[in-house]
Amino acid sequence: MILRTISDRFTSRLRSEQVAAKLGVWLGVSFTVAFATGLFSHFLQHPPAWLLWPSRPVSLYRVTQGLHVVGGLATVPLLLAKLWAVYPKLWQWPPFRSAGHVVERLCVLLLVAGALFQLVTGALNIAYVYPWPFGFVQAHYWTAYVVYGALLIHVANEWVKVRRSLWTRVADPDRRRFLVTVAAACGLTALVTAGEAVTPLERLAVLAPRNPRIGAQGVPVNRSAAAAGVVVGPGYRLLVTGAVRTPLSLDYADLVRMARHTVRLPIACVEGWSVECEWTGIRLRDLLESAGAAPDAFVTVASLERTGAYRTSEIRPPHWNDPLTLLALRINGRPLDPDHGYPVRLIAPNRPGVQQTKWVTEVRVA
Ligand SMILES: Nc1nc2c(c(=O)[nH]1)N[C@H]1C(S)=C(S)[C@@H](COP(=O)(O)O)O[C@H]1N2
Ligand SMILES: [Mo]
Repeated sequence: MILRTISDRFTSRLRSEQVAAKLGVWLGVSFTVAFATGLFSHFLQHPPAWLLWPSRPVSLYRVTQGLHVVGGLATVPLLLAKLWAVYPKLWQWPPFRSAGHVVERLCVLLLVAGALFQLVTGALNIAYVYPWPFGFVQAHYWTAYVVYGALLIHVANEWVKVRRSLWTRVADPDRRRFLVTVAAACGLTALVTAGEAVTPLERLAVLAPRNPRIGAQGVPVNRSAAAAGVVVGPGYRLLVTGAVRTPLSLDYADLVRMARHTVRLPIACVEGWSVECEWTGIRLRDLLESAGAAPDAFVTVASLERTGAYRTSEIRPPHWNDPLTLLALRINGRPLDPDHGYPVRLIAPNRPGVQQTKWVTEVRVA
């Protein structure tokens, strides 16, 4: 016989419709979490004009982005197991039974390619490896819609199998052991990476791209002062400009005199790492009130940094009116290291790290 059947060639009895369906359901949950937390992160950073995100809960972004990144990493063994469980179908004969079947298989192709793309580029991005010519953020964002759309179609197509296997126990002990092993591999991946966001697990974070204690003053640094080309001269001023009654120009000694509030807030990077610090500084609300800004004004904070995507950030009313939002001068009791934004940096609750602008020199009111 030249044409052997699929069951002759792929002999592992660990494969079954039920095993594939169970892995599929887990993947569905994981991709739903990744999609939801990813969209949340995207629209926090790029809100439409009408959208005013709340500034509380304080650590919401820390949790959602930790879930996004740690969950994504933990999905790697799960996706590999699923692909192993179903790859004999690649050789199914005849390859296409009908026009509908062509569409169905194309959709699976998109799903597999897209899912691999998201996990591989995501993992490389947090490791600062960029071996591709396109921008990661845009590619990761748009591919997410493709993957999630293809996933929904795939689940609809396979709904009968999903339902059949969802609440039934796997009878075969070997298959059960296989599923437990996959779950354990995912759990272990989460355990050795979660410490970059979950501080009590910090010592287990051997595979995490960031150790939450390594960096100037024991806090990770994203873009050092040298990398940003920031030099703080003796003429340093913090300006409050734009739609205000009284524009302000303050030097460092003025700021030190005004810095009276201390808060505990996390820095939560889009890359998933996060760490809570104690910050001392000036309430942004107090500063804007004393300049006479309207309480519903949109505000932009600008850095001494001349180039770079994160040299300015917008801060909208719920965030700048929050009493926890500071222009911070001190971190954990000491003046900011240049790498953490000396002389002044923004720190606000429930906000992505990329928007916690360092080396602030101007607060512009629109
Ligand atoms: N001016 C400026 N501020 C910046 C950045 C930057 O590149 N330039 N990086 C941001 C990013 S991505 C993060 S995660 C936080 C990290 O703050 P840290 O380096 O003090 O830990 O700073 C933010 N502030
Ligand atoms: Mo970041």
